[in-house]
This record gives sequence, C-alpha cells and structure tokens, in this order.
Amino acid sequence: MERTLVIIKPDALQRNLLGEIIHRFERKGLKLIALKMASISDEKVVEHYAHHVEKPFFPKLKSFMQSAPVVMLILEGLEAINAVRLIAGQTKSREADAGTIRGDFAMSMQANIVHASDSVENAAAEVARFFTPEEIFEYKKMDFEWVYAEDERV
Ligand code: FUP
Repeated sequence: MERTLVIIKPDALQRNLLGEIIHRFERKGLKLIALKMASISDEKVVEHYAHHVEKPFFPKLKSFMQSAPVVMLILEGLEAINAVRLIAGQTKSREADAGTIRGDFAMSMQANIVHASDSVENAAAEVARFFTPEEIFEYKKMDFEWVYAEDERV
C-alpha cells in the first residue's frame, strides 16, 4: 500500500472546508494514518516547493502557505498517490473537473485548497519532512476487506 501526504492549505481553513475535505478522503476508502495542524516554517516551505523557489510567484506562494496554519494528513491505500491527486483535481482550480476538491471549491491557482504528493519518491520525502515516525499510526481498519478485493489486499 502507498502512503501520500496531503496538506490542507490556509484558504481551506479560512473557508471552513476542513471537514468537507477530510470527509471526501474518508468516504473514498483511504486510510488516515496521521493528522496534525501546524504552521509551516520558512525552511520547510523552501524545501517543499524547491522546484518553484526561483519562480516569480514563489514569494507570494510562500507567504500564502504561512498566512494561517495548515492541516496535514497521511493517507494510505492501493495506488493512493494517484487516487488522491484525482480527488484533488488540476492545480489551476478554475480548470479542475467538477467533482474534484479544486473543481468544486476553488477558482485560484495559488489558493487551491490542497497539496497532494505527486510521485512515490516525493511522497516518501514529504511524509518524512512533516511527520516523525511516532506521529504515524499503524492499525487494522475494519472496512479493509470491503474496500478492497482479496487480490488487492497487499
Ligand atoms: P501541484 O503539484 O498541483 O501542487 O502543482 P505545482 O507543483 O505545479 O505547484 C505548486 C503550487 O504552486 C500550487 F499549488 C500553486 C502554486 N503555483 C502558483 O501559485 N503559480 C503558478 O504559476 C504555479 C504554481
């Protein structure tokens, strides 16, 4: 099973969308294995958006990500990285498909409600960046055998 990091961004917190967003991941059948609220440090924003640091929009993106706390979750599931990206929708929210989080709740490129890891390598790095091993929980979930067919339960 894969693990993926979701950051529920300051705009979602300000717009009272936390419960709605977590609800969508829960209903999908993804397993919540870590959850916390935090302010993102200068160092961690730079690390997290290292691929954008030189871009003209980076200073505004950084101050947006630090404008209020964020809520971070780790979700586990079969091919969870892709499944969560599909639920999040396209980065540019006003072009995101209806039914996705961004498609349903946002209009902006910057204020696009959630971050979701985009590859196995990035998911591992992002989980380690924001969570200690003690903050990640292993437990048996009672719906597992109903969410997955027998040959999918790996
Ligand atoms: P995503 O993988 O969907 O998070 O998208 P990117 O890594 O391309 O972008 C990361 C964040 O940078 C986006 F959530 C929003 C922000 N961004 C801008 O504000 N302006 C841009 O032109 C591109 C990205």
